[in-house]
Amino acid sequence: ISRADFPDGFIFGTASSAYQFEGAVNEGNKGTSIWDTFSKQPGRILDFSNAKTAVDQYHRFKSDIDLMKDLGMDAYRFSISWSRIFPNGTGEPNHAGIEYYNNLIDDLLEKGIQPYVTLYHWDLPQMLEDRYEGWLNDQIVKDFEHYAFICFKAFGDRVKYWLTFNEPHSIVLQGYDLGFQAPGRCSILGHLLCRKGQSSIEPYIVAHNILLSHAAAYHSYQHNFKKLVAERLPEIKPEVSSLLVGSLDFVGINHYTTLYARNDRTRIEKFILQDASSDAAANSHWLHIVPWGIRKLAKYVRDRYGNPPMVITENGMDDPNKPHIALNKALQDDKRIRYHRDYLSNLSAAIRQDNCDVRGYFVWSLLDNWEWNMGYSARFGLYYIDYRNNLTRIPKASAKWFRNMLRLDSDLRNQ
Ligand code: GCO
Repeated sequence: ISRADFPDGFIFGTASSAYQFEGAVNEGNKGTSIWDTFSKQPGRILDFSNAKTAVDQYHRFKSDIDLMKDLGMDAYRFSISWSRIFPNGTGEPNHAGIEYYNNLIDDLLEKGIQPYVTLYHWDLPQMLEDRYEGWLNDQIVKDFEHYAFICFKAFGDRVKYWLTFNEPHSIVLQGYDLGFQAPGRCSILGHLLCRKGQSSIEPYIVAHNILLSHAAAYHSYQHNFKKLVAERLPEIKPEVSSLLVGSLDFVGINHYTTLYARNDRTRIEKFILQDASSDAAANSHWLHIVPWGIRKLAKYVRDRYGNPPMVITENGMDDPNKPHIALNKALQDDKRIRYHRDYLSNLSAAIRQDNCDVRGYFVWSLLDNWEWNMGYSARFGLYYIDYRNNLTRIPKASAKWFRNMLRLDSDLRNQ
């Protein structure tokens, strides 16, 4: 597989999120986020770690961008930390926060890499949670709107691709329904996250190729959930929902695996709940490497939503971070090469043979990073992070594979 298997202008990139990469949680006047609070609570994080340093991209973004350029990447998807822009969630913008993202964006553009910016990747300012229970309160719509406006004003002259919420489904299910991710509540919500579809929103389409029964159960689970939401929360007013329809410029899709379930509802809901609640199972996504799933998913979106422009905003797999695994073994990540090779082959078929309008593909992720409630126990990177030696970035075999895949053609073309 190579660039030649994709249309001219197809975008290859890597994806990240502020909280999992930046570290520097107390620098640049950044305010506390719900993940700062949550990761301090005993038992919440599998390896008892936190993201105070994460992989220190706050201080190393220039050299990380050099790595992206060296691989031949076209774009970088990152998120803005709301509590860097507004330490208390609202009020006056924090210039140190704006300056950090200006420097990041300017360096990306200087090196010919397009920024794709997610406004919200789970790290809500703690003050909004404390003041009015965050996403459970209508007030958040106004505060998010103001936050988005300030971001568009500060960065919109250079950032042309915006994503609103990363995986609203995850925020609702894992943060507020099951409560095993920040803020660790067990209530329900969902409609507040759906009102602000500025440019794209990444639905949580992990398991698309599922049997009808699974679909039924899944949707019935969703339906029940929606029924519950509808009963307990005000309906989305027609004038609001009309704002949503057709308001997206592209659909961001985070896709990792495909589930296959027997005709068995309890098992299905158990998987969904188990998958969402246990650390071991959280890794189960990547035990099922099902490359044809991405092709079938692209056709599903094509047929169900009128073939909108799609961007695969996350796709990748993790290796366990175990102390007994020798460095040279960890770097020889042949399984990850096969994963991306086969998913990309299927994605190319979806475009070339099925006419799906897929415009880009982002690897999760450039670097090993902090995997939420799994801490540093999962390694997703094309680059290995040596947590015991100054967070040194070491290219895995998959990084070299991508470099050949991405640059060989362009180098050849330039000759
Ligand atoms: C998600 C998030 C990422 C994860 C990645 C690996 O999709 O859950 O966007 O923050 O780290 O998916 O699990």
